[in-house]
Amino acid sequence: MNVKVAVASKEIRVLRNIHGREFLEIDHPAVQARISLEGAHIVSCVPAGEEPLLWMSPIDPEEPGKPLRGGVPICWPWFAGERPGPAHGIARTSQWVLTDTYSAPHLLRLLLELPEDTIRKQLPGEAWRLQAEFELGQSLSINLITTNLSDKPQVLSQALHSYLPVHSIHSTQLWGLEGASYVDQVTGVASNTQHGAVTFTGEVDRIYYDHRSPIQLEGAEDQRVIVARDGSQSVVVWNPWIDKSTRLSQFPDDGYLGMVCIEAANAGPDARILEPGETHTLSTEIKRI
Ligand code: TA6
Repeated sequence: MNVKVAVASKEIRVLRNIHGREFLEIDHPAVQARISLEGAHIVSCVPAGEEPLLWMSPIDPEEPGKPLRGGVPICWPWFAGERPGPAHGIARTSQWVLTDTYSAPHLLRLLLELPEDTIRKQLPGEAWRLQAEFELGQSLSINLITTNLSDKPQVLSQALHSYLPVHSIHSTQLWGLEGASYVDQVTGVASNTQHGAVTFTGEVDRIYYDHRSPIQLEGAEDQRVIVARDGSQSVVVWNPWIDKSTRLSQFPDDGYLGMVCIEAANAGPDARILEPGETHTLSTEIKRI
């Protein structure tokens, strides 16, 4: 059992699914949520009386060892293919441990840690501490805390790869990126400028950089969600559209219609170099307004 603290509280239970994957099942007066201990991967967060804050693929069997399609995958210590190895790094398919919890009437905090020897075994010659702090309530906040434990500088690129539900991608607009520069991963053009709101009429896969401010998602039926960030000067916006949706495993062919990723990141030009002993925290907050 990957749990260091007593979770006798009725608010947090550790359950295994039929495939043997362990989840923290959270049933708190302010929020219901579900976090896979593999990857410290939150797959569901539903504030009391509200719609879900996250999108999760309805056809993902959630088997151990396979990246989950949805929720907030933790991409660490590299984003996408920025280093050789599994896409988005090693954290999301590694077993984390719950090390602390804190409950208050309006929120629940959980601290998870990726054991240092688990990291060392997969990243020979590197030494890191990695913690993920979740604050669940009317909004979802995640702090990804990385410390360089080695005696040499270490490169870090990362993202909190948040999948957000939308009523319809066709009527979804993202505001707050006007005038921002971005790398277009679809066309391969490295330098572009955003004009007006981000809208979706095909696959969008962009790393916006030199950008810090919050992003507002506006969708059908008066949907409004704010994604704020800290410790991040880049944000990834992704919708796979039709062709990629049909190619992605555990992803419905029409899944692109109901989701968009807005990912707080240190990716592309915003990758970081942590000096020995240095700690960097990447944060995101997702809330409906
Ligand atoms: O963040 C965008 C992206 O890098 C896309 O290029 C696509 O590969 C996506 O991530 C895949 O994310 P997933 O969580 O499904 O591995």
